[in-house]
Amino acid sequence: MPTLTRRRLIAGATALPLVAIRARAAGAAEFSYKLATNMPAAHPLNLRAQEAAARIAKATDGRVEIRVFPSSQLGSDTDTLSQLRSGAVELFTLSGLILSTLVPAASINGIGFAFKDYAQVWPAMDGALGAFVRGEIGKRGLIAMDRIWDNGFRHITTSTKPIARPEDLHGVKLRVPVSPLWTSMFAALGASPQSINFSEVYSALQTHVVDGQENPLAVVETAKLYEVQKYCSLTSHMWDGYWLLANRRAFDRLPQDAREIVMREMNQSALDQRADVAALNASLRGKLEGAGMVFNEVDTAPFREALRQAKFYADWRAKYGEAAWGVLEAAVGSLS
Ligand code: X2X
Repeated sequence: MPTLTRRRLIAGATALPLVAIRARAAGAAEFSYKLATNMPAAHPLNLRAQEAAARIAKATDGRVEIRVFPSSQLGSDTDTLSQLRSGAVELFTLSGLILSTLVPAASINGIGFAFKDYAQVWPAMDGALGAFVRGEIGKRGLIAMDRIWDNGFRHITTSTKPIARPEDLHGVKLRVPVSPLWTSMFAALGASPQSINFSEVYSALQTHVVDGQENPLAVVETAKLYEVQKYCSLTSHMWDGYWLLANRRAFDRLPQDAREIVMREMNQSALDQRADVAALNASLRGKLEGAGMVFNEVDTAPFREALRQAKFYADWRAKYGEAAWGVLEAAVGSLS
């Protein structure tokens, strides 16, 4: 009988020897860490982070538990970055461009039209450019795992009109993430950029606080932005990725072997996630058209010329400094 069984267990529990209680406690995770993301649960960022968490639990015999919190559940990107710094959140995936509010050099991969394609992105981010940025991140009490996760090449969507030439952006109220590089770039193109955290984007578009936004197709799809946007202009104006960041004190609390397991499995999942996002970004156009979005191709040369004339490249070169700019140009060719 259940009642009897329970009573007997409870009675038995009081008599458990200390060693048995200890053994039970060791079965629970010794380290339970939160991993925050701003993406909806269905985005490959969360799916692959979840897989890494499962492999980490297994490889550490349950000592390390990582719980993934999608959709900015723990707070906006700006809030979560503060929580990461204080240690209230131990792990966080954040765009380097947003991280640049703390680590200025981290936005460098987002310079307008710097990267042509993924064949340029991965060697740079897995090579000298990524190493340079991770070094800068390391100076601020955070650790960035070696492999950056993909967000993708960003395109502009609006509820009002297609964007084909820079002039089409003039006066357009465009949501941008909270980051000086984004604001500067769209101001240079003549738009009216408004800094809004991603957690507020859907409602800002729905209520027409802004006319448009810019994001890779995997975000437009998984966050259902197609419900509140009509046009998608394929500008590919920058490549954006997510650093998987750890609070250094929290990470250093892990035993050496667990640290290595976490890094290994997270880096593996980053590679898996890159393949997912590339496949999605290549295949989603048809699906989004089916949902009613209207696409247009864009000649990017006039956009680049507008940035050049607004001294965008010269200004950011001065801000990053010659050494950093040299590392970027070594990967993508001359930008001025
Ligand atoms: O905020 C955005 O637009 C997003 C989801 O792309 C980033 O995390 C930078």
